[in-house]
Amino acid sequence: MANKTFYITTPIYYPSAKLHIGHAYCTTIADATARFKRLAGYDVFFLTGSDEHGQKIQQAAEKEGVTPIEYVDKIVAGFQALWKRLHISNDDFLRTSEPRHHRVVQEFFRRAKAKGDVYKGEYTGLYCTPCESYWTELQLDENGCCPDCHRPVEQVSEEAYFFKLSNYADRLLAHIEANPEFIQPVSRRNEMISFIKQGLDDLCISRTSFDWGIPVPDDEKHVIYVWFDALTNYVTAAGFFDDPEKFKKFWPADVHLVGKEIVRFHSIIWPAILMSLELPLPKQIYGHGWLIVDGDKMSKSKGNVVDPNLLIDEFGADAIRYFLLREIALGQDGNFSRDALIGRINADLANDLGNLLHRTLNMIGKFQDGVIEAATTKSAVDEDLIAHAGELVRDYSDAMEKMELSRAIKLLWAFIGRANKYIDETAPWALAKDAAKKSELATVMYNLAESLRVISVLVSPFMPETVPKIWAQLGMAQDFASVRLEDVKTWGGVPAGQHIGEAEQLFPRIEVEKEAPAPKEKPEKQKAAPKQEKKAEPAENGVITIDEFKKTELRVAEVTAAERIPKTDKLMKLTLSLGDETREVVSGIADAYTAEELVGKHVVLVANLKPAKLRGVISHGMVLAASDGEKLKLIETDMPAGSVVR
Ligand code: ME8
Repeated sequence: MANKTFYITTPIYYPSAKLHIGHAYCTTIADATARFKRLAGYDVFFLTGSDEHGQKIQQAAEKEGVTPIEYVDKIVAGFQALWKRLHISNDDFLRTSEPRHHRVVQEFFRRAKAKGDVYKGEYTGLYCTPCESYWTELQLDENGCCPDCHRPVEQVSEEAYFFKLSNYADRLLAHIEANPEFIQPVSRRNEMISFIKQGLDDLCISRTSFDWGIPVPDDEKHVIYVWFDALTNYVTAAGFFDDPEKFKKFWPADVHLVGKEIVRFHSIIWPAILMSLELPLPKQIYGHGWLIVDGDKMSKSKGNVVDPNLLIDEFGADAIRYFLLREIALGQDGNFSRDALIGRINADLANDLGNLLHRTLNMIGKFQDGVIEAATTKSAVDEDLIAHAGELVRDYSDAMEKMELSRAIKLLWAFIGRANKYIDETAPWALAKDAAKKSELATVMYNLAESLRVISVLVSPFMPETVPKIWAQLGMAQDFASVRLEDVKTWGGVPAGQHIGEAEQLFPRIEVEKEAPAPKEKPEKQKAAPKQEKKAEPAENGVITIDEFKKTELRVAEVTAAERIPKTDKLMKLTLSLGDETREVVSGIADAYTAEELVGKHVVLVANLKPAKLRGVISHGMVLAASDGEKLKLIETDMPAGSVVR
């Protein structure tokens, strides 16, 4: 039976600088999507690679006193090692310096020329060497420099080949307008439409001022422009020359996933070249946003480049993958910060997922000698859990098909929250004390193990290193590589009578070194004014703007558990549910409330407060309370957990 196919690509990266977490972001999105498609039964071809030609590389190699190929070999080996560490499951890695690629680029050039779309002319322009881009006078920045890197441009005049891009403006526009999915997200699509409507100039596609590139056929003093060369990689790897069967199977590509600044090359130049060659166009160009570091764009000059290898050393590949995919909605810019990463690891991985696994295995070990017994009863709570799992598989698949990875993860974590709540609702420790409740206990344990099976399968596109560990702890005999999405469409895949494996902590909590400010128990007694954040706007008589206020994320949270922190007067550890996630927060309210009084309350949480350690417990936010100097009362609401407070 012929499978459905799926061909996804990342950009091919320049080996001019070290890869940073922004590159890892793009590749991880593509990887998670490819893994999901394999899980869903598609025959997947996932491509990444390196874009090795051009003047910049030639100059960098000269500076080091090595040949360009020696220069790139070393850097590209580093790319490949990083992708391996990050569990990137690419099916091919294309290097533009490979002979298989040269043949295709030259053939593309020949065919476009034979079609009458390539002509020789004289190019005079303002060229930015580091960016390998020509600019017009109007495009330069206020200092007359490159609008991208702000370095000086030089006037270049040379004989060159041109591609008749202008010939294709109307057809391109018609294609984009007739195919709403072709450029995503919609904001990029609109940008491209207005760009084309301003008119397209022909594109200079050769250079003579350096030779590290693919020679123009029959005119070898020219090398082919890097973008003409680079874009063609997508068909080389699909087997354009070497494997016509494969090419038929995978071309046109389903998605070219690219950063937003290179959508223009992919949705205008690339389709025009393909039209010239009468080849089908890719089905979609998806422009993702940028990863910003602590509020600032990452760049070498700012010294804020985050090295993914160091992060993997410290936190492990899966935690990084999870953070990147969960934190940023595809298409938008997103912030990377160490604090936010640690917050996610502690709250989502150690707490929500780690605890569910740990509690479940612990109870199966303790109450059932490590055997997952068959479920023979069914209460309303059991039914609710099972129904939630069914909805999850459906909604998650829908989100993943649309590449809404962050939404899929949120759905999955809502189910993890549901399963944790199921433990509290069914109270297995009480069932275990009552011999007459043996069957109910077995059902609860079975349902928890089965929930973890479903979670493992659905989490596997995001955290491929962790999943086999959960699988082994559940004692599953099935080879995880053979698992498919179909396997979680019905409840009951854990074989009854199965022995669990050895329990192992998946994500140890990360201790945050910075001590937190003391909880605000009695604000009127605070003597010293709080220190001002360095960057904060000076407050006028304590007045803040609405924008400053809006930085505070206030959410309704339900207290699901509370316990006093030993050897403290007032501190209470609260477990809070925000609907789709669980948090632990430390609050100085123990002399105003007992633990029993707190459970079930809907309180207001400052949700985007930096995590802080209080008496050894990491607090992920702060709950709001009112005080008249004597009494202290939590701010309560009857709105559902997760609601936004504005
Ligand atoms: O553009 N956040 O290569 P490249 C997210 N060789 N993505 C980022 C990022 C960040 N902070 N910084 C960079 C090229 N990227 C060409 C591609 S394809 C035929 C040729 C992304 O190494 C960027 O948006 O400069 C782009 O998609 C990718 O990294 C490659 O960048």
